[in-house]
Amino acid sequence: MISSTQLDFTPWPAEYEQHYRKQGYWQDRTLFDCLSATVDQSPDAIALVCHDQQYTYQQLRQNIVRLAQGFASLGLNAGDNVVLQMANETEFYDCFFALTMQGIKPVLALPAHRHMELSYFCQHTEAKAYIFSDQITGFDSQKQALQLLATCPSVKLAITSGTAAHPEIQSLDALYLDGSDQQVSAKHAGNKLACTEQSRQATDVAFYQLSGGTTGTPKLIPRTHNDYVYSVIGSIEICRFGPETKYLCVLPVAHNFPLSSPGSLGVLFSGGCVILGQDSSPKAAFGLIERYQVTVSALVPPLALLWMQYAPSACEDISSLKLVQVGGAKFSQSAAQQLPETLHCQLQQIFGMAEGLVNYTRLDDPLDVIVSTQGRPISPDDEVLVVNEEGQPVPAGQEGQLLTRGPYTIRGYYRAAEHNRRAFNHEGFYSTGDLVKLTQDGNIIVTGRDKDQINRGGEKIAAEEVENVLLQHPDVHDVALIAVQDAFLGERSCAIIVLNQTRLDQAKTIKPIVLKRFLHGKGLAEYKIPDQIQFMDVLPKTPVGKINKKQLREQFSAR
Ligand code: OOB
Repeated sequence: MISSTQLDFTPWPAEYEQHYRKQGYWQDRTLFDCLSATVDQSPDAIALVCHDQQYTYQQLRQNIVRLAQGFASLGLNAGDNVVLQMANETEFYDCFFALTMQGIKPVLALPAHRHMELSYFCQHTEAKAYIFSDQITGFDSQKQALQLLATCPSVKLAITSGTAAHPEIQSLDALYLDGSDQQVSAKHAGNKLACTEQSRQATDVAFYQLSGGTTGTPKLIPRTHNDYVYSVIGSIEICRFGPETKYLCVLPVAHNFPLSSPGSLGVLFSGGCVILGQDSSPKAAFGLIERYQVTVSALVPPLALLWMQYAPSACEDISSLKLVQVGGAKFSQSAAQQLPETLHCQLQQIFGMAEGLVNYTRLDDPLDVIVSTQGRPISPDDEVLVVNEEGQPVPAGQEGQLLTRGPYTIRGYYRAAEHNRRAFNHEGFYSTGDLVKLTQDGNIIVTGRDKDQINRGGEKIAAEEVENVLLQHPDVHDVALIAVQDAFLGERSCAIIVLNQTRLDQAKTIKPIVLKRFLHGKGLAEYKIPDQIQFMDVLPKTPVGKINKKQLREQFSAR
């Protein structure tokens, strides 16, 4: 019999755990332990900058510990799940550490998520609380919170980082409870801290990342302290982050790339400074780079293109910038070639996934490797297999599907037994759905995708999820969501729709905007709303009767 904890988290087999520990990858330190080590080392250094405010490491830890007590006072306990949806603001880190240090597991929702995604996360994890930001533009988050309280029975608490405008909603500000600073230092003198009495195990799940997804429902990725800490520490070494690092974070803070590759956690674990930007446009970002002498930032390809377009005429001085990391989607070789001379800094390509595996081009790689590949894994124990359709390894230089297993790649999604049987093979390898080639020297080149997903400039859309919502419209008989090429985004989404015959007369007049509004009305995140809607009388099928998306992609990309 499978117990519910087994469904929540698939552990690594004991011999792997042993090996990862023996190799020093898993150090049995929690996320908070790692942050605390930096605080002890450089309490007065600036850890975070946001909206003209700065926080030292010491202040950050104080805030975290105070907030942890506040969460405890609300009855949030180890083992509880919560949904955390924050903008790029310091409260994200206060919450992230205050929760994970107590064994309360946040689902790291993105600012773009709306009722459809948020209510699913709450229901699927039986979340006790929804902790959210007021800083998400174009979105009444308090109204959203009331809706979640009303529709998700498990959600008992709604907590905002802004000012609560309804009696049902609490304000995070009021939860920073006083009087705990001494206890913090006491803990690090070897004593117990009141709010972490049931001291967390580093082998425990710390939080849930979200999968880009390929199925009708989003998948949650349980990340343990041990595996995540290792991915961050390994990344710090590769990217040479240290106390002098000034990292501008303009991508959503909770996404795996800016959080851990090495991201803001990499900065906080190595004594540098995180500058939080709410506006990723080049003008705003360049202003922050100049003002705070930023040395490194992480971008998705469309944003890198925007920065490159702006740079030649920019009046801001961005000469402090040493490194720009680009990842999340394929960066074209020609853009990669131009980036160093346009932004006058080094480029690093990153090919990673929230499920684990992260690849980097190395800082001292020859330029052609940096420009034409997506790098190689963090760990010597990241196992990377490139296989053909029969599951047989293919030689270097040949395209195949990427499978991976390693010290920070999950062995199973949260409560998704059936999907896990497809996504992981019997040896525990995760099937990434990416098509890649390996070069002779072990670098990975991403060549395509064998998963029903659209990568819209780094934002991932599971086709089936959007198709299912469109099918709820009475005029829609059949639908296929496909990726079409886009010069800026790389890919944009196109929904091909077959209208319902019985309602055809009426439906003939249906406009794409009506369907887009319908999707909005259902509470689907904006980036999942199709960029384009096309109509067909019938969708082409493969010999086994599945929708022939390959044919559709060719047909609509040619247009
Ligand atoms: C990152 O994570 P996710 O989970 O949002 O998306 C993972 C997927 C990969 O499986 C691949 O399909 C695609 O995004 N991807 C890339 C890429 N980086 C990610 N495809 C082509 N070239 C690249 N450089 O996107 C992520 C997580 C950690 C670090 C960086 C990115």
